[in-house]
Amino acid sequence: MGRNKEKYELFISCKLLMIIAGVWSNKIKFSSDYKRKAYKMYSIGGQLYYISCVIPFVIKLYQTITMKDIETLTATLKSVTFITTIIAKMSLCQTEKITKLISSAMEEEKAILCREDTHIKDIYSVHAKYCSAVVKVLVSALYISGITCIAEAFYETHQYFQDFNYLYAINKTLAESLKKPHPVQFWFPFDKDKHYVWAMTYECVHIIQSLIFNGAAQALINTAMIFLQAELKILQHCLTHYDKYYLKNLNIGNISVQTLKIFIIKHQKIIKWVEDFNHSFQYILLLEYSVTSIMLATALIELYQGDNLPFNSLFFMLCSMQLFILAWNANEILIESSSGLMNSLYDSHWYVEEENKTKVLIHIMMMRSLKPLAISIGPFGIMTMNAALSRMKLAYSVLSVMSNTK
Ligand SMILES: *[C@@H]1O[C@H](CO)[C@@H](O)[C@H](O)[C@H]1NC(C)=O
Ligand SMILES: *[C@@H]1O[C@H](CO)[C@@H](O)[C@H](O)[C@H]1NC(C)=O
Ligand SMILES: *[C@@H]1O[C@H](CO)[C@@H](O)[C@H](O)[C@H]1NC(C)=O
Ligand SMILES: CC(=O)N[C@H]1CO[C@H](CO)[C@@H](O)[C@@H]1O
Repeated sequence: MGRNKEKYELFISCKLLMIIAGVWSNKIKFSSDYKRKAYKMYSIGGQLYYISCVIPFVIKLYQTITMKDIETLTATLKSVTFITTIIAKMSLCQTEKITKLISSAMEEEKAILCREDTHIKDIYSVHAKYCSAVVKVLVSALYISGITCIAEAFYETHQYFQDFNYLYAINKTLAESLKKPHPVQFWFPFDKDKHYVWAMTYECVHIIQSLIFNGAAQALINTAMIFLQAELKILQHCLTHYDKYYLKNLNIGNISVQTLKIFIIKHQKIIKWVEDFNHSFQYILLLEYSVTSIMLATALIELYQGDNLPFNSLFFMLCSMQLFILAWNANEILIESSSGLMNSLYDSHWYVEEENKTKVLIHIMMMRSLKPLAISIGPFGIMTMNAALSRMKLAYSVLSVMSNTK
């Protein structure tokens, strides 16, 4: 039974990824106090280590600007924006609001899994499976592109040493003037070509940490949205069959009115959740959305120029996939909360209802669902599939402008 129940849990993969990243601030069961402290140390240490990389980046940025090294500048700027989003996401995952949102969602999940109702459980399990697939696809794409980046760096290093050995025999000064490849443009307090192994280790650890943090944040955003979808779907099912959900042992008032009141409270709770989500994730979504547009455009331009083909094509696919999955899930909430809810209300047996009060309640709920629950992306309006498509068009326009001016 225990194993069977796990299949239905929506938050399980998100929780695992967040615990690995050390950004899980809800309760975790530890067998001892010692382990709890160890985890806390791991969490704080990992994050501080990651955040400390901002300093070498800023120095590097300053250096490239003063040296007017345009080629390194774009690469550095790209990394700086990327790191800024990751740090912002990382800190946001641990704010009190999000922590509360997650814990109330997980309580709700427990309540759903304890219910006898197989219909509701089925709806929830379908969403749980969908969520697990989404997280798996996103995270594996992320890890594959990160690993490609590292593998490419090692391949370039291998090439460098081959070239170096070949040239060294012919012309010593020419061989020493060769630049050593670095996957990430960092500033180091030491000569990074002299202590090459140290520099490479730091750079690779940095890439792996970025992957872990980014994966956890992506999983959290998408899981939260799929949870809201599942809740909306369950509410729709309950509303369509509200006459089957009449509360037993009810002596006070009219039974249909009382039942509908409970569903209205449920609806308000979901609205509150979406509002909280909207409020807390708005800026992350804005950042994600604008950074993804820049990344899409730069990756497309680099692809066009034929740079770093394997990494850039994977990166381009990853960025567009992230954007579309995000937009799709936000779009689903928008549709399910408006026309979906409206249809489910209309499909119920409202027309056989004797009581006027029941009809009034259904009418009021229909009125509320005229206003969809839209997730905002700051000044860019709301997150829909059209918003994602417009980013792709923008990336393509940038590419065509760039290729024409050459
Ligand atoms: C090595 O290459 C440098 C730069 O191309 C050149 O100035 C130098 O004369 C070369 N030395 C030898 C020994 O060929
Ligand atoms: C989300 O936030 C935006 C801006 O703050 C607001 O206009 C919109 O109504 C919010 N959406 C929901 C569902 O609360
Ligand atoms: C319901 O409303 C209609 C029209 O306003 C009215 O004629 C009817 O008597 C009401 N029924 C009850 C049970 O109040
Ligand atoms: C079944 C039931 O309780 N019906 C009551 C619903 O409310 C109206 C008026 O408020 C009563 O007249 C019904 O008896």
